[in-house]
Amino acid sequence: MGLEQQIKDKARELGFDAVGITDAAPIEPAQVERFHTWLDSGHAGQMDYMRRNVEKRLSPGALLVGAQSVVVVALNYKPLVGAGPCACPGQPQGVAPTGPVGRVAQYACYEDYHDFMKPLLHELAVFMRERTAKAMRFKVCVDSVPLAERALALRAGLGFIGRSHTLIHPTLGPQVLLGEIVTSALLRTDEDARCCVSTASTCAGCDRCVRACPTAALRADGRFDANRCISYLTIEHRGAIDPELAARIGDRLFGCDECVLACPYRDAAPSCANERFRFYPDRQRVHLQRILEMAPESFEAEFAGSPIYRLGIERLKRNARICIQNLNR
Ligand code: B12
Ligand code: SF4
Ligand code: SF4
Repeated sequence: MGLEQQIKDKARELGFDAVGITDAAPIEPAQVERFHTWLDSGHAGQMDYMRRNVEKRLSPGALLVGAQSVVVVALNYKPLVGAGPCACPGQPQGVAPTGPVGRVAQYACYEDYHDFMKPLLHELAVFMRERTAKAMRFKVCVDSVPLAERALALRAGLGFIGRSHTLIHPTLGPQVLLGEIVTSALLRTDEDARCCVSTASTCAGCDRCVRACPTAALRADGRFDANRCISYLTIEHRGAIDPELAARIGDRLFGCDECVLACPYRDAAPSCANERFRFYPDRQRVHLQRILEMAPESFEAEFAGSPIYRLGIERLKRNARICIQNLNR
């Protein structure tokens, strides 16, 4: 069996749902242009980290000296239908919360995917090193490393990029989380898979995500304005939120799923079958008054190890106040 197949089998054994391989060349010029247009239009909002390390982000070779290949993995996070009762933290399971509740984006109802995926990718990289050369260099990336993950996943044949701007795997749909190993090992790439995916799956005839977006962050002209995106506003934005946009946040306490939930590729996708990737049903709906009254120690006890923890208690309270205001309208 070839090395590439061994890597793919190992990735699946570790619990990843899809894996593809691409080279470490810079991302395609059309996408570099897309990225710069996005930054220059001010569509990155306060995400200053997107303006730093741009060369690395657009070129794996700049991220790791001597990089030759990138192994890209996808982890399915579509929750099982009816994945547990909607309760709220601190209440016994199955007891419906009283008072207003806020919704949490589905990826954030799992344990923090960064912490989950990184050790597995590290294990995969060690497996690769044992089968290539002791001197094999690598860098494990999940979200926070400056690397254009969707553009690389596209090139590795994992799917296509939809109007929602998400990478959509033809069978797993848009609810996949991405991770990479940038490596000095020279591997055979999945160019062929890429061609199959991009011709077989498209958004043709559909604009459900654009219509579902509550704030028109997904613009009719195909561009994406993060300043208007509820995911950005509730997770990344610091300080007060423009009242016009705050009103559209509705009861979304953390993140937003409307564009991915609307996607027909999601309807057809299987649910996450990885039992080691822990899902917390209680976090789907959170009791808002309780958040407002929460002491820092309780916040830590309840949300450590969750993506929500990265937000901090003050911004979570800001979001809870907005949700309550909207629910009282
Ligand atoms: C900044 C960021 C955000 C920002 C900005 C989102 C954005 N669309 O740019 C905010 C906070 C809003 C956000 C929200 C979400 N995010 Co986010 N985010 C990122 C991050 C860190 C960088 C993304 C980026 O480079 N943006 C800049 C713009 C210009 O890039 P882009 O839209 O991805 O477009 C690139 C390519 O896709 C390509 N491209 C764009 N359009 C087209 C069209 C065609 C036809 C082609 C060929 C190519 C192409 O060109 C661009 C240049 O690389 C990545 C992790 C990473 N390191 O890459 C995660 C990431 C993109 N996020 C992720 C997730 C899960 C989400 C949310 C679903 C979370 C949620 N439920 O709240 C939402 C989805 C919102 C949305 N519709 O995009 C996943 C996406 C997985 C996937 N299947 O696509 C990533 C990859 C994290 C991960 N490791 O899994 N996110
Ligand atoms: S995450 Fe929500 S607000 Fe952001 S683009 Fe998708 S639907 Fe629009
Ligand atoms: S909802 Fe429709 S237009 Fe949007 S990404 Fe999915 S298939 Fe494409």
